[in-house]
Amino acid sequence: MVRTTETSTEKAAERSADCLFCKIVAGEISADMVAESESAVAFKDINPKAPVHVLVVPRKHHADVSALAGASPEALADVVALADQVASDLADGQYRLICNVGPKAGQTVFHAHAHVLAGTQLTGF
Ligand code: IU
Repeated sequence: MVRTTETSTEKAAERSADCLFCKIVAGEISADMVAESESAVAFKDINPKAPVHVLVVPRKHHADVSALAGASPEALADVVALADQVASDLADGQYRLICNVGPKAGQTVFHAHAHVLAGTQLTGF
């Protein structure tokens, strides 16, 4: 099927009230921004677990990466591309990319995001 217009799901995903990351994307709450693209932004995690710990967040609201993948694989690819760029800009291009989906996985902020961890020898899993 050829998609010529934005779906209602995508329209609904523009922004979610009271979402912390939506407010960061909109500039209503400050964050230490390190990179941005047309569809995603990257900022430092306030509780870093590695010398480089950056969150890459799609501009549009989706509750988690599973929802993002279903609604817009292109936007998910943009998140990964921006994460790769951040790891090259702030470290040596070697990194771990983590996406927590759901509370059982440790997700605490319900706006899709990827953690970029880099800048040291990462251990454990
Ligand atoms: P999680 O995958 O949902 O657990 O990751 C959420 C991350 O958001 C976590 O690492 C927090 O430290 C981070 N974070 C932040 O960077 N700024 C904030 O204001 C808040 C959480 I609240």
